[in-house]
Amino acid sequence: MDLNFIRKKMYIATILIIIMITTSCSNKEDMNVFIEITNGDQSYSITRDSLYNNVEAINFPATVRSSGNKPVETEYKGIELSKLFTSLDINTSNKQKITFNATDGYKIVLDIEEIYEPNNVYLTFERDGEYLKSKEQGGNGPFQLVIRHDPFSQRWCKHVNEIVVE
Ligand SMILES: Nc1nc2c(c(=O)[nH]1)N[C@H]1C(S)=C(S)[C@@H](COP(=O)(O)O)O[C@H]1N2
Ligand SMILES: [Mo]
Repeated sequence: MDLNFIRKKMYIATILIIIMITTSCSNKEDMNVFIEITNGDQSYSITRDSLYNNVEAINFPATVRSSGNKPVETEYKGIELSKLFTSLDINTSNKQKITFNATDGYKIVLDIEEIYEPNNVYLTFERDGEYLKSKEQGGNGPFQLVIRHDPFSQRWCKHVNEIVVE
């Protein structure tokens, strides 16, 4: 076998290995995107795909107020939190509050009753037909809490990665 042929083969093998490594890394990253829900001594890991594919997810209009910008009319897609809890068999009786923690250290606390107000508290993952981007990618996601009855958006927790019921 001449040297050139071996070189070519090694070159192709190297490219293939790089492709395999990069695709497996990006798959891993996708699989690592999830929300941890804790309710007393029970905990649940909700994957990104299970939210994206959730049959309870709906579209709804929302006015986004971001600092330094005029209000913008948008459409969000997400799951009403009470419906997500029902589908997971999460029972919140005797619980008082629910805390949403974000990857940037931000957190908001709601009275547990608020999540049972119809059409109010949603865990969203899409805005105007596009999946919400992470903070690193310059977005409000990958998951954002949207409280439809709140005219101001202080409690619209961006980058939610942990929900604690207590
Ligand atoms: N994770 C996270 N969510 C957050 C915030 C934040 O700093 N971190 N800021 C809140 C505030 S004060 C507002 S007004 C809205 C919009 O924030 P923005 O102006 O940075 O878009 O997001 C809310 N949610
Ligand atoms: Mo704000």
